[in-house]
Amino acid sequence: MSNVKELLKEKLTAENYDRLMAVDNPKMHQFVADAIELTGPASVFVCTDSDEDRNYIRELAIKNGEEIPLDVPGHTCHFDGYHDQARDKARTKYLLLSGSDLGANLNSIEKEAGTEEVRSFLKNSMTGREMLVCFFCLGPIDSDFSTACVQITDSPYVAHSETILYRSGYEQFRKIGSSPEFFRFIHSEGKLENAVSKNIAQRRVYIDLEENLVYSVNTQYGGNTIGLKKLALRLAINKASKEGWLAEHMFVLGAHGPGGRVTYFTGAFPSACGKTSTSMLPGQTIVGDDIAYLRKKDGRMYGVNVEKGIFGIIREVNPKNDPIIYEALTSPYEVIFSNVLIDGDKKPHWLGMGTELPTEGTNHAGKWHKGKTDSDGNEITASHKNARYCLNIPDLSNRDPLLDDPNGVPVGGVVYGGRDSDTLVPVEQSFNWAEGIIIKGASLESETTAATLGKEGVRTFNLMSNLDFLSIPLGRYIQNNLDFAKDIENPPLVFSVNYFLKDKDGEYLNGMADKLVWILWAELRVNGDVDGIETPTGLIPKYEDLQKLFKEHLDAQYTKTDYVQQFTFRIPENLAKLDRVEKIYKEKVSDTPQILFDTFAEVRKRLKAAGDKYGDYISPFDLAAN
Ligand code: SPV
Ligand code: MN
Repeated sequence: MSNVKELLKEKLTAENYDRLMAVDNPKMHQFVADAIELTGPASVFVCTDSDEDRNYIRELAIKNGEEIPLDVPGHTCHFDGYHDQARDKARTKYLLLSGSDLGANLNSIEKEAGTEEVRSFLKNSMTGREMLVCFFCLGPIDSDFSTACVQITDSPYVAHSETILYRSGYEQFRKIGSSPEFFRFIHSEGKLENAVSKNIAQRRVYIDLEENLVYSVNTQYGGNTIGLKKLALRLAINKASKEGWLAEHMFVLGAHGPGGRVTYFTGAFPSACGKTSTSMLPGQTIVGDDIAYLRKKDGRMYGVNVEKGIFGIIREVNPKNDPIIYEALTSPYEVIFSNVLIDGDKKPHWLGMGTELPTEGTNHAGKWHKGKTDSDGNEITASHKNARYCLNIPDLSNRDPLLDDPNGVPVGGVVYGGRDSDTLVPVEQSFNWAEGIIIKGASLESETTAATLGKEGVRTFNLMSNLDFLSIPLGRYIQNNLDFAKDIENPPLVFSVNYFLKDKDGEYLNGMADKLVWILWAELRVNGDVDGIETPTGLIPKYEDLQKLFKEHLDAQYTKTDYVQQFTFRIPENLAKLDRVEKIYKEKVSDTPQILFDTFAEVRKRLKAAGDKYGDYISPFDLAAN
């Protein structure tokens, strides 16, 4: 170990060396020393929890051109490269020892070859730059949920984003002493051209599950680089599987019921399918919008947001759809905008912001004017569809008071949602936990969006909205979810929601605001305040209950025609969905639990029986009359 200390002493200033040594963790010291040897930075900055250090990083991002100050104090804009605008699923891989197997659905590479490849891209990648060593804590501080993390990066933009999104963890790291149990991330943006990563063909995100270590190189887009976000989620799913808890792609929301009652929901939706806007529903309180850890205590399920900020999609954020976020984005809080359009007055603009867009400015493609096309002849939109904002949840007026509670919040309901134009009704409760996990979570399908590279609008299987981040075989993951409720006395109720149902002419059957009613109905169900109507797959709301909720919360007349259109149960589509999903489990998932197939068979029987009795399309009034 002495050579590690010698190397650190040689490469770090006395102040930075002392900061590192104050965290008495040899494994962390080794990690930093190895990173220095590998990437060859000009200097090293060790960030503590102080405001001064956070400001230093923020200023550095502006100084190196990765962020541009905007007109409002505290606001900056960052651009990712034109071809670096979303998560790169194809080049994100698990480093696997030969002989081990995660199943056909997870992307992996042989560990030795993959490590060598990614380290070759990291070799001397920080030449002439400052290495930032940052400490964070996933989950509230001093909690069973707390996970210490160290992030090494040469991108002050990445480090700055993390200071907004995560609780600082220098002191937490000191508390874990010499424990080897922490997550490690090393990122380099590689060679830059106009402040964006140049060698995109050599973009790599490689994940070492045995070492709780992730490498990321030649990319800047947050989903590929912000270690604590989707890279940590992959490590956490693996760790949770070994330790008996769950790491999920879920919001955590406080739903406010009658008489001041608050019922907490977690909700899993694929990216860009309404997860953030559900966590921000008017009149409710937000704990988190993206990643939840779930644990059990005294026979109850508790959840935390492992983050404290939002890296949200900015498209369609406007005063009507998202008044609270819009307010935060136009107030002098700390906000990083990414891949929006900047005008000559340094004001940000984005698609769907509710005002007319300028016809020229600067965006992710450089100087932009309306009608500009890229080298493939495609028109470049004013802002990218996956353009984002990064802000602090404590800056939001609807933050939940339990955001930082070390116990987490008790979970009353779990919601699964996807972008589904033709199958599922807007909201339905499962009959029980196991059926919810199997028929709602493990059968989730959604049409693809701009949040990942590739074609949009393709119906894709995405169990629990977590498929992109799974680091264990799918069957084991489903079994873990099933088992999780075993020693819980009253497991949370499980719901599906669908905000994207269309009629035969392709028109949406619901308005954006309606999701509030579905969640508040779920809140009433969790508390036993209303009854439901039985369908072959669960329980749907009664007309009168929805009518009341629409009136009370949206001041809207909810008509019987709306109800019938939205809640008509579609037998052929539901059967087709079961067939599609079952085929995947039969052909592609070798460890599918038998109970999944048994449940599919049972539900298929119910669907057929209902179809025989009522026909293919069943009005909810007919089901209610039963
Ligand atoms: C998502 O795509 O699910 C996000 C943003 O939350 S990313 O950081 O890209 O994962
Ligand atoms: Mn997400």
